[in-house]
Amino acid sequence: MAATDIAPIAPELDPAVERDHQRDFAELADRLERGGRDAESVIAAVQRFELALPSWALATGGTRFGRFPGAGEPHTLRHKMEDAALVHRLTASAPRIALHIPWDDVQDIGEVLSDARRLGIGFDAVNSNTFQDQPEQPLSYKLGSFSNPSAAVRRQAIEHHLRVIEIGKQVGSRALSVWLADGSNYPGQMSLRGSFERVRECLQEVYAATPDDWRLFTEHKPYEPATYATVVQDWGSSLLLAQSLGDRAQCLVDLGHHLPNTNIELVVARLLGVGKLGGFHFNDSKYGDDDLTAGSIKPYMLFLIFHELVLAERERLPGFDPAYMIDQSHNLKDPIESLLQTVDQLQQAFAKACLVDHDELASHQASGDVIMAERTLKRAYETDVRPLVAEARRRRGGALDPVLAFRALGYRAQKAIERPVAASTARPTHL
Ligand code: RM4
Ligand code: MN
Ligand code: MN
Repeated sequence: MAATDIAPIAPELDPAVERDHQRDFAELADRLERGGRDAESVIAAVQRFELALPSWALATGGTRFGRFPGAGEPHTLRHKMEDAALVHRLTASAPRIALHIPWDDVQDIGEVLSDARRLGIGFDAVNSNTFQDQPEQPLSYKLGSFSNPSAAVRRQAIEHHLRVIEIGKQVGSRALSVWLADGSNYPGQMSLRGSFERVRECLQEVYAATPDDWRLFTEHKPYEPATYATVVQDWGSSLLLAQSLGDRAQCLVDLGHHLPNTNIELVVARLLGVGKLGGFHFNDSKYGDDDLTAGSIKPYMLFLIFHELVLAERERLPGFDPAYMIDQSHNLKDPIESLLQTVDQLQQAFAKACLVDHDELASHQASGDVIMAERTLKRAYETDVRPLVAEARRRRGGALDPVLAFRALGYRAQKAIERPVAASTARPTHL
């Protein structure tokens, strides 16, 4: 991991903090050993777990009612890359940033690449945007992009995707994520079958333009902004698209893109079963596409999702190579702090899933012992793994407590001086 130009992580050097941590970790390792679990193998797994940071989540988000930016937030892609590099430095597990085009200004690719090298970060999936009209864009997406009845609008949307792919190639991306806002707000507004067919045809052309070693992710979302009928509204529609496009097309599961009470781990299991689970946009939600910090509302569900992923890895399921990405809107929290908290939450959920005794679970399932099967999962879930994930980070040069370490750096105050207020490129409304 390349160093950034910031000071060392001061509180981590406090011998008392370090001593307390070592005691907590030793106790946990001992307890796990007594239960037949090995702390070291879980640490190794957590250290292999990598996430991509969304460039659009590094600045303050907003709702359609308002936006309340904070001092020192990023205004340019360079700023966002600096912030992303710091999140990586403190967590030791977020080495890539995902670009959103055209929100991210990548006019000068050479400059973007040299910033990335200097900061020690790479690029993840590129994300297209046909859900807004851009200034100087000839045709409007008001009535859809790929689903639009007008061939000229569809062509414009395809051309946009081709440009996004070109940018992705130049920065070394290996995937294109396509989320479409296409749909209708009123019955009768568009043909339900025709709109889906048009999306499929456009995606075919886009898929054909992606390099052979890329994946294309289709991302569904049940409603908003199309409140009556979204074209790619559920995982079934997303799966139909991915299956008709080809092997390199897979489905993306954004945790906020499900109707209330959907069993998302079951969706994940279904997609895994057919080799079509492409990856995640991690976040959490109470009601809809709330874009809250992962693990803040339904941490048990997050654990159960990771349990499916750990099982898939153990069983070496064909096509299993999930891309772990975050997609959140930080309306109230400092975006960097929220991302640090998110990475920690995901590391914890993953570590807990690694602690499940799979042989024991399988035997309780086989004998139909419902309560013991559930207890096997709960035992892992209820383990306090915080010292373990802290140790995994520490050994890779990250922070024991990333949020406290970030606060101690005084980074935001320093950036408030370096980055005087300007027009921000943050996600403008709640999408
Ligand atoms: C959408 C979806 C996409 C994201 C946009 C900004 O709701 O989650 O993944 O790119 O928001
Ligand atoms: Mn998303
Ligand atoms: Mn979303």
